[in-house]
Amino acid sequence: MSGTAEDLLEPAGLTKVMGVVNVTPDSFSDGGTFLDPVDAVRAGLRMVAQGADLIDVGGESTRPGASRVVASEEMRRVLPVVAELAAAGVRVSVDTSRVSVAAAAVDAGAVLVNDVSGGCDPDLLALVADRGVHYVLMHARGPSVDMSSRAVYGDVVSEVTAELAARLETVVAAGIAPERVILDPGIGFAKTAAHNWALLNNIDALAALGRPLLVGTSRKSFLGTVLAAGDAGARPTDERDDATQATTALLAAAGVWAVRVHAV
Ligand code: PMM
Repeated sequence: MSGTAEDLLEPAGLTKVMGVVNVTPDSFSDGGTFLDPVDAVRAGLRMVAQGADLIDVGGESTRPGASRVVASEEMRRVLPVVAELAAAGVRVSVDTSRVSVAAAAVDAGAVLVNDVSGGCDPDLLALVADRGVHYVLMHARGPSVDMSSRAVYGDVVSEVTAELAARLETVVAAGIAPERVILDPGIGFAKTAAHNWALLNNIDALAALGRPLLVGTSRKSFLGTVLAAGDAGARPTDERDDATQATTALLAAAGVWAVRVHAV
């Protein structure tokens, strides 16, 4: 068991671990591994046994350049996994920016909506407000398919902080209780490697917004690039866990609420 929904955001305590289960053919790290719901549920339960506090289930890849899947396919992928993990007492988060998928996932037992769109859809915000679930507001600048073209900042730390603060105002105005909102800098979303490092080095600026922080560095390409110094090319995703652990440990030491990882 991984606890109740209500104690999820209790202050104090150790940084929480969010385990990632992508039920997709094409996610950059675990794509294709958990397409069978039986494998996905098994993976989620294994992560909980290893210490995960919650499991993030996603049915649509958000890697740079990824195109969208239709809602019915996204639901077909995530709902059985959400339902079975929730029935086993696991705290489940649904990684989606679609209101129909979020609604069905909450019906199936999800206690948190992880919205990687950055709060773009008023209907999704209304649903989260109405259902009283937790909400991850991640910094992004539009859809994954062309997000690298928007990785342009003068001062990435102050701009991401200001953009997240403005989005936080919007989601609260839409009726989501501020105490249910978790902020995320969106590492790799419309950001270059240099932008990611700047945000990680200045995580206090985001913490000053007064909400718990979730950060996902796990296996992302900026880690593959830094590990490759002197090598022929960037390290593949399955060789990035040491760097993930290092960044994750530093984030925990900095007091973030949770880290989002593939290897719990
Ligand atoms: N990164 C990915 C997907 N969803 N959600 C949040 N809140 N934060 C992230 O950094 C994040 C996310 C990237 O894809 P992956 O699922 O393959 O790791």
